[in-house]
Amino acid sequence: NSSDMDNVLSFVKQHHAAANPKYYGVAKGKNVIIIHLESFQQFLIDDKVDGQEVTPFLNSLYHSKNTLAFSNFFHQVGQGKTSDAENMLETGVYGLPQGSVFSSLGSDNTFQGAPAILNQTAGYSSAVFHGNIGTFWNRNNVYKNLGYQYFFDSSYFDTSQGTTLEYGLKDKLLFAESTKYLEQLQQPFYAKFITVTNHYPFPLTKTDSTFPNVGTSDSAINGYFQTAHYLDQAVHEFFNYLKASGLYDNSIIILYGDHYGLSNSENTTLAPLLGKDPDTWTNFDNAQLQRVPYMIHMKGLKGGIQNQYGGEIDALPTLMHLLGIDDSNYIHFGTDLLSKQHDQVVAFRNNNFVTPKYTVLGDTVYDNATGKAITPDKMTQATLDKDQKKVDKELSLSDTVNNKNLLRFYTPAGFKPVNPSDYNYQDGYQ
Ligand code: GP9
Ligand code: MN
Repeated sequence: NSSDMDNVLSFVKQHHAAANPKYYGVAKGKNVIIIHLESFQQFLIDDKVDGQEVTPFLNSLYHSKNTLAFSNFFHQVGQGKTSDAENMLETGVYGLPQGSVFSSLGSDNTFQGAPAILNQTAGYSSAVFHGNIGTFWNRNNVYKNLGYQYFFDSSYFDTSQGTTLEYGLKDKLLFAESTKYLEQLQQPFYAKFITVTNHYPFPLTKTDSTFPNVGTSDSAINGYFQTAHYLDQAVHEFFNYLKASGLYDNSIIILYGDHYGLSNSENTTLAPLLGKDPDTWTNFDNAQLQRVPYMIHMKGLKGGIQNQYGGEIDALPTLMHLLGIDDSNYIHFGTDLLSKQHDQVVAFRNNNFVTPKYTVLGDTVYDNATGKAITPDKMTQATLDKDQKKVDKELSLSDTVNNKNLLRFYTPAGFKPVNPSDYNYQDGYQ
């Protein structure tokens, strides 16, 4: 109803962060290429095992002067995992406290997704490339509501014996086989590649990964390093293609990790590999491991490592501003990471949160500098109470948007509601 929507609008307006003039529009008109790094955690970046880098190519991107590389960027997914990450990155709205918004509401709800916004405001075409079946996470329906023109799922690729693992086509093959479709997309395009090989239980044969076995007692951990190394090579090969084809010169490339690959129960076994003592491992350490990569790379971009705190909910406002598209009329719960007014309180889906100074998990407050649980002084407690209130409000407003399908009552100025029946993913290019 209208008062729900009024509450959402007033929060979003108040919370909006103005674009940073230094970055606004620097990628105007560029192709947008999104590379989804499945289950990829930030600790892999620059990590070495026996002197060997796990992900040398991604490390080189992370340190490139043309990359805005975020060091304190957290995933914010719930049970919807990959689909929650996709939802946040493309709609600026959170997933649900339980289940997946894609699966439970994605067929019927109204969305104002990035593909539709970019098409309507800047003439972008759009496509997703993913080597799994289109029905997984209900993508075949949701993508139509997001305004995706094309969805190349496993039916478009050679999935004969040996080319796939549990979740679909191996990443190197996905990138290689996608280029023939990508080349036909009208530019500028918005194209997303969803990788799968670095997914639990991280199965990969010796022929596919040359990375040494890290030798823990947990085969998932051992596999994780090997599949991450393979994913790194896959992305490297794709970059080589982008450069050779010339697409690199007129594209902005975004890479992000969707969520953790190793769960809290595995972290104490992982700890020694990170130089940590498993006996003093706490929930603070678990929370710190929820960092994932977020990298924005473009030829000529003024990059550098960015230490501000943020999360997946902040990605869309950031990207829209880089493309020179005003996002102030859209229902986005995050804020531009590059804005001076960027909000650095990062909400987890369970209402815990992280700030640059503190990690708040239920009733326990940890000091980020020491990793120790503290009893905050009065002033700090007052600030944290305010932060908690905002986190609770933000998540609950987002839940109302999803659960009550509020966007059907609100169409931003200059935006036309998406008509999902405009799209048919069976026929490829029409
Ligand atoms: C498969 C996939 C995996 O299509 O994207 O999703 P996840 O299990 O990581 O949520
Ligand atoms: Mn995933």
